[in-house]
Amino acid sequence: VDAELREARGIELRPSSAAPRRKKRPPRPARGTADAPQRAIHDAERGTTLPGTLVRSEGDADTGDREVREAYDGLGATWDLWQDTYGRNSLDGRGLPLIATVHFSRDYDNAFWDGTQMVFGDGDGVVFLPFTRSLDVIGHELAHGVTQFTSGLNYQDQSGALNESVSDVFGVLVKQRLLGQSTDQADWLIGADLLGPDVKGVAIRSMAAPGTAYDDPRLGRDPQPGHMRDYVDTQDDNGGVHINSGIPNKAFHVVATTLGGNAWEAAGQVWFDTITGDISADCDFETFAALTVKAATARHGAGSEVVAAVRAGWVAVGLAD
Ligand code: ASN
Ligand code: ZN
Repeated sequence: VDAELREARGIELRPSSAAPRRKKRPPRPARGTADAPQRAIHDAERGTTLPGTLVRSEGDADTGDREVREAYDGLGATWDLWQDTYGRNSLDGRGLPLIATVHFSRDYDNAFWDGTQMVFGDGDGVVFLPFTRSLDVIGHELAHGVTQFTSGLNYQDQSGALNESVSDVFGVLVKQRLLGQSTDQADWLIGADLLGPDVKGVAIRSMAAPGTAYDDPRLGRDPQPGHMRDYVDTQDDNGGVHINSGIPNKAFHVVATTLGGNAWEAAGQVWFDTITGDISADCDFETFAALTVKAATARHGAGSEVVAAVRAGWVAVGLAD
């Protein structure tokens, strides 16, 4: 009887527990300012749900967890490079909060940017150690975010290899800048700190000498070319985005070492101007090379040392003569 009455009056009959529930959105961290980032580190506790449990927010003290600390500090050093060197406030230029998850899954041998946040595996403990170990890897993943908000380079074939290379370039620059290393002091290695102790190799990639980073029974041989004559035509890895990135990586290394000094200054600025300038998502190697010459010319003039160094970089890898 009561139910009939309620229905007649148009009153909701479903008990409140069955009422459609609004999905609760996690509180969005505040935007960072030009003075400071807004970091949020989460712990997936070896599961795969993202972002996991929030364990350290901006300004919070160390939690005692090594990977949480490495992620927090690495995000900070990366934010510093973009802000202090290039005047870019976070990945989107508008103070986007930097969100990361550590301890993702079990024996997870990778780190990635998922379009919204960074994710770091702990590695299997034999071939790979936790991916937060290498600052350049943290810088690499965050640079994918910058690329997403700027050039939007398609993650396939040459534009994909450029996307990868841009991440390696700014990844090593984060490390070099934090350590205060000039071009001749730097190791130009990506992931040197996350290979297991008995792996036959020095890193996962070498920008100075692509193809020489490792030669190990479990990992195989580093497949990266450092010159267009060795370009790898493959369907794997989105057309070899992590392979052919060796070519533009080597070009950047030659540009930076030709100039000497600090790579994040003149050389890094040319690359920054290129990716934040007029560039299309399907940019190929040759077009990218021409855009870096244009960027160097705009900042330093056609007859400058910087333009000559940029040209020399592309000549060295067979993309200019
Ligand atoms: N670590 C890799 C990267 O950032 C992840 C991937 O490509 N799936 O390039
Ligand atoms: Zn990448």
